[in-house]
Amino acid sequence: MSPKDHDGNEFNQDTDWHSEDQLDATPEEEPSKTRRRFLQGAGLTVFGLAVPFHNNLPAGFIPAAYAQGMELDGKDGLTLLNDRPVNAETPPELLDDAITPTARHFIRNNGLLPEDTSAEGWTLTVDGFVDNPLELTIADLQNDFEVVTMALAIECGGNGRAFFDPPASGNQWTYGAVACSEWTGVRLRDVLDRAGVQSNVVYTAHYGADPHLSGNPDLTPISRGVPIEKAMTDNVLIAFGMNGADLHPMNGAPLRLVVPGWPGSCSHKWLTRIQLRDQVHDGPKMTGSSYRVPAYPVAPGTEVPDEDYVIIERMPVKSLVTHPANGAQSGMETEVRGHAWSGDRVIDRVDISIDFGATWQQAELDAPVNDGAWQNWRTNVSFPVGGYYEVWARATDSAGEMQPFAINWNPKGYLNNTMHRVGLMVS
Ligand SMILES: Nc1nc2c(c(=O)[nH]1)N[C@H]1C(S)=C(S)[C@@H](COP(=O)(O)O)O[C@H]1N2
Ligand SMILES: [Mo]
Repeated sequence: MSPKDHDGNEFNQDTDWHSEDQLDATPEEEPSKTRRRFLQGAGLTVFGLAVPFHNNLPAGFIPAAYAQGMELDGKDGLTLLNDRPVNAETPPELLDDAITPTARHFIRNNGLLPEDTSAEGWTLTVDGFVDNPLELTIADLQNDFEVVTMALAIECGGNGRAFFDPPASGNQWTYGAVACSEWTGVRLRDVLDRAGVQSNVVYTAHYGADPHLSGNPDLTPISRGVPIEKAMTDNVLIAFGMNGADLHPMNGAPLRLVVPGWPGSCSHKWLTRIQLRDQVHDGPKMTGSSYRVPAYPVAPGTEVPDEDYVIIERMPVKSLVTHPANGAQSGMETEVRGHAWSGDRVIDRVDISIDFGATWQQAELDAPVNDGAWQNWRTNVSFPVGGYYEVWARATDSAGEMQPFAINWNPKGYLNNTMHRVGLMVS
């Protein structure tokens, strides 16, 4: 009998697994294909044992016993969701620092790691509709432009996808595809000014050195861009430093874009080229349902015609509880703390509830250390009697936008900004 996939369709392990189609299907693209890629027919084994329920493994999930044994150099405590491409998120309680250490910065790759990620000989090309096309080494960037250091939050557009119902295909991120490290680099705007932006430019296009998953040099794993107005804002950096050191290879060494407040996919890693365009970019992961959502609210499960999708721009208001950890034991009083952020806006307040949203107490909230950083907050809570509690956090931004209780469902599982709930056993 042939093995069957989730939907009961027969498939051939050898051909279906290795076909170009399969390799082309990245976790944010094709649900049934990535799932199949993972199933490997009926043959999935862990440490030599068959896995009877492997058909229930969500798309892209690695059996935990494998993932546990997999070390990511220079990373600490990340949960591996997928190993080809590498995708790993950070448990919320490991995101407790005001500035995320490099070892705790999540990883989201669409392709493979470039073979050489050293700064030696790396160049960045700036071309398209510019007066003077540029080719800059990292030393040129450091010498010819003002070098700045800023704390900037990056969140994957699919963070929180794991909670979609009906489920959405792609990496099943829970909470931890977000981070706020300190990035050192030059302003994209200064480099574009040097190149001379022509008046017909409307959009950027970003290219990097990471090979496509198939290994085919003619294919590009991802090439996204942003409207030129966004590219010209002061907190969009071309970064060569991360937390006072070189970039981690998995976070784009030696050079990357950091576009805070917009989907992480705008922050191109292993950056080699920025092209200025007179039309919206149409590179891989710019079109279809990639990083796009319906232009209007849809009922869960709705199929949406392609022409009704719009490109995601700013990320919505959101917060994270980083202490205590979900499932922790607590005394009758505890400090609750975490971060909050909202794309292109500041957070006005964070409120905490310990009674499932019936009443709220306002947390102490820090101003952002700079435009594009997340904001840290904390408050002491006292519990009236011992028992099970949930701490809920709800951020409100400068435009009055507030985190919702329920997911604003969309087909690809983007922009989940529902409140973070942390369960506590109090005694
Ligand atoms: N070249 C390149 N840049 C990339 C990606 C990629 O696959 N290749 N992934 C993007 C996505 S989807 C996200 S969310 C961020 C993640 O950045 P990080 O891996 O440093 O956390 O990188 C973006 N930049
Ligand atoms: Mo992403």
